[in-house]
Amino acid sequence: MTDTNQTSMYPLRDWLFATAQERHRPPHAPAGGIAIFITASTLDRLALLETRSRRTAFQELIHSSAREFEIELVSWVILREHYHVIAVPQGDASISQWVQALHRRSSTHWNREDVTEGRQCWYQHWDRTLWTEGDLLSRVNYIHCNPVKHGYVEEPGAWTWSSFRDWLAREAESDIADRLARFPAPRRVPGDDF
Ligand code: NI
Repeated sequence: MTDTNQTSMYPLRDWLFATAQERHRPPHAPAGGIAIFITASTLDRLALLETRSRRTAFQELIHSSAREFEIELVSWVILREHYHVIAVPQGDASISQWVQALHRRSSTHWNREDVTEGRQCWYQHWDRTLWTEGDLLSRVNYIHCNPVKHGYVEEPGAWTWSSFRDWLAREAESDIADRLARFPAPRRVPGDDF
């Protein structure tokens, strides 16, 4: 990452996975690399993401829409009636523009599938800016442990719809596992006390 002119789609993630020496340089992101933690849930907590196929399609939609809006995805998890992401705007679009598009498109798909035209699918979303590396890593832990917290699985790796496996695959590159261990997940997060 030192001598390339190519702009990475994941400047903050690259910085997190870099060596300690490389990390002394701040991430060079157009928007300053400000990470935002987002929680959104469906209206009345309806399990609109109950099926595997719908979670998989929604995971693909999160990624394709994020690319389109130049939003870096640092970490994500999709549950049965809500999701959490850590995202960084890297272009002109704001997080709320992206979330609105994501919610509009997923609602359209689901209402077509369920023959419920005009139904409101999403309730609202909560966001919080993560200013420090400790904030960021504790929320990454929170996201990866969320399927365990919600009682779906025993181990984070047993849940397919999160960034856990992506992170695990890159752990050998740096001391990221040690740094994650230093910042345990917060016990409670607003909007996630299901
Ligand atoms: Ni949750």
